[in-house]
Amino acid sequence: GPLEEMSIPLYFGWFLLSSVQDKVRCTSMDFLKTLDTLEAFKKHMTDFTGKAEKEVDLEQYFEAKGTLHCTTKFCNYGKAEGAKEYVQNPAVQDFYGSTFELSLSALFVTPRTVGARVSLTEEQLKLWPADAEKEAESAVPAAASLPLGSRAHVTLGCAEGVEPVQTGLDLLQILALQQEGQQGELVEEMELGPLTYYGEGRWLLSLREPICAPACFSSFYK
Ligand code: 2AM
Repeated sequence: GPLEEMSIPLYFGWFLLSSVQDKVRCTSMDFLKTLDTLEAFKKHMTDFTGKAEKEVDLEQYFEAKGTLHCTTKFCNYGKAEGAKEYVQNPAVQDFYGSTFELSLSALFVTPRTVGARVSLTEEQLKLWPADAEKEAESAVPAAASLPLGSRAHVTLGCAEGVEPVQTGLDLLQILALQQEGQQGELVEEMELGPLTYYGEGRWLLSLREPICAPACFSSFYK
């Protein structure tokens, strides 16, 4: 296949087509703008500022990080564990360059990151590394017991000094709480769906109508 002669990339993933990138960025900005004005958010503002009186402008708080994508495998040019095996996976070879429809099913915000949860189909899970969740175990102990694909997300922004790898860990943390039976606090029904607070600055907006995002399975080299 075409990948055989290629050197191993920084990462593989689904790259959102440019038309839907704009839509997702707008939806995310609108969400942050609205969240910022909610009394419930202001009540928990210290999660973000550390200080009682200080205000936070969420639109400024997060920095966007390049082109929107859902990482499947971080390979670090072959240095990451399992990188070579991933490249040899027949599904990776077969689907390279194909377009998929990703379903963005929720938006989440923490003091570190803002992201969109991606709900993968059976076919898309063929491109998902079997140990993606388990790899996060040192950061999120319950991660390994979550269903395959739980970590799938699109990073929409990171707070200053935070690396994008954190977004998937923040998502896993919220899903782990849900799995433990913590319902969170239903704060309100927003236009896009119910908004839930999970403590420590963790907010989840479940999208009543998931965003369908066409995306190309490909790789990235810096
Ligand atoms: P992201 O998938 O949350 O956005 C380049 O750094 C890309 O690879 C980013 O998209 C980043 O995070 C992802 N990434 C970086 N290190 C990673 C790791 N150790 N595990 C999984 N994904 C990683």
